[in-house]
Amino acid sequence: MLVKNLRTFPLIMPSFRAPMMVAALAVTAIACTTQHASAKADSTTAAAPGTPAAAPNVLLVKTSDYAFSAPDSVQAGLTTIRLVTNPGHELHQVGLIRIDSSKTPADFLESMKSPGPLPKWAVEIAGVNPPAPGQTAEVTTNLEPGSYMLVCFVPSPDGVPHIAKGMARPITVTGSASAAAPLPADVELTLTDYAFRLSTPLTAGAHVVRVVNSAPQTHEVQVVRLAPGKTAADVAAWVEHMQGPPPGEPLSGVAGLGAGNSATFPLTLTPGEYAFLCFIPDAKDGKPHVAHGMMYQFKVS
Ligand SMILES: [Cu+2]
Repeated sequence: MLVKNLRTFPLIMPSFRAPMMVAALAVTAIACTTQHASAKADSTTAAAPGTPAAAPNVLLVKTSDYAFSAPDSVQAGLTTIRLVTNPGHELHQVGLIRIDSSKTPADFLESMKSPGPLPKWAVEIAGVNPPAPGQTAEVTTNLEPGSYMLVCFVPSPDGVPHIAKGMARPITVTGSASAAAPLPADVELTLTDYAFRLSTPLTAGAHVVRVVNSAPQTHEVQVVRLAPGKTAADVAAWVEHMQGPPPGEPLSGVAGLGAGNSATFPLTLTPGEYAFLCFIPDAKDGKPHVAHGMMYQFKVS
């Protein structure tokens, strides 16, 4: 059994599965359908005359409690990581960590037994943060060739992160490096130490959000649709103890985005209050970035 790693700190939310979440699922299912339809529309748009954009590779990752089902390899280049989750299961994310310096998946799993930051040779590229269980979510980013691990740091209700329950899987990115153009996006979200900055306010409807980490540290964005009357701070506080009904429902986002990396994800919003939060443990004090103020609340009308 692996020791709980600081990295795992609260990447929320086993208990987002609580009763309120179940009630929210029906609503989310509708939003999700819309989101997929719009994703198709986007790729159609991208392929319009004058825009010689190649469709991204698709890396399909299915989750269960506690394993990933995924291919053993994927082609380098612009890649859509599509996370498929199961209703009634725990929340899951998929992070892609590149293993450099001739280290192996076994070295990586061994390193996870020690608390503290990830080793320098384990590079957080990007990933998909949890949608509500049963939903599908995706993130598109450029993958360079190399050896990678798919990982889930979300903890179970017993506090043990899924990676310690076996939720890690090696994958090889094959082919040659390419500087693929990113997918077109209508909104840019910049991650800094420790804030979220939107290029333009988000509105109701379908968006493609380009997330750029301009900070020295790794960051993430977890999108949460807030329950009526609840705030981003309520979510941050709730995550510390995970008692009582969760103050919102997870709507995916970009997991562990290393310094200088970027990724896009589709986000369909209906009127309501939302929050962006980052739970990545701080490089200096190990506290989750929300404790350093890395949360952002906004209203969609
Ligand atoms: Cu952060």
